[in-house]
Amino acid sequence: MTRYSAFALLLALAATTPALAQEFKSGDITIEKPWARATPKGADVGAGYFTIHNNGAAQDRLTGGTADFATVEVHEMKNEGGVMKMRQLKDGLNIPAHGTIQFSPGGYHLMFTHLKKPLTKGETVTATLTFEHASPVAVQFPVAGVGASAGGAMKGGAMKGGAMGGMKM
Ligand SMILES: [Cu+2]
Repeated sequence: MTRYSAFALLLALAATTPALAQEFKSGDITIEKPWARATPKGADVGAGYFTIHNNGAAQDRLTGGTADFATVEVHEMKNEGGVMKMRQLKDGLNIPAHGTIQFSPGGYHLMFTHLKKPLTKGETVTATLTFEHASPVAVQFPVAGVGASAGGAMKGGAMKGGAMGGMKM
């Protein structure tokens, strides 16, 4: 590569790469717009959200993840008889062929348990997602404010005082 073309490539990268990557790929799996919610002082759990696409013709399964700042679990939040309940999906979550699944407040989420430190607004934490088929992929989660609900997925504040003891997940 000539010096000129290397320079041109750098320019092109600088023009197209946002300050923070918004999309992470592993094989047929794409993870978009990850974010985590800041945690109040003393909390030992937090949550991460994203949109996950399976661009392939075969089903895959999000089996969990790893991180150096917490234990990573796949969770589901569900309305059961008017009460929002959360449970761990111990077998992971199937991502259908050509399917898209939204992880958002009040629904599926990545649960960060045994937090070693609070998640602070403005920082970025990295968790590696693991799959049945796709290779593990390190995903960067920018941390948004405690009250954030990016995408507005919370409907009518149904979780207030619910099974989470007042914590918004
Ligand atoms: Cu949870």
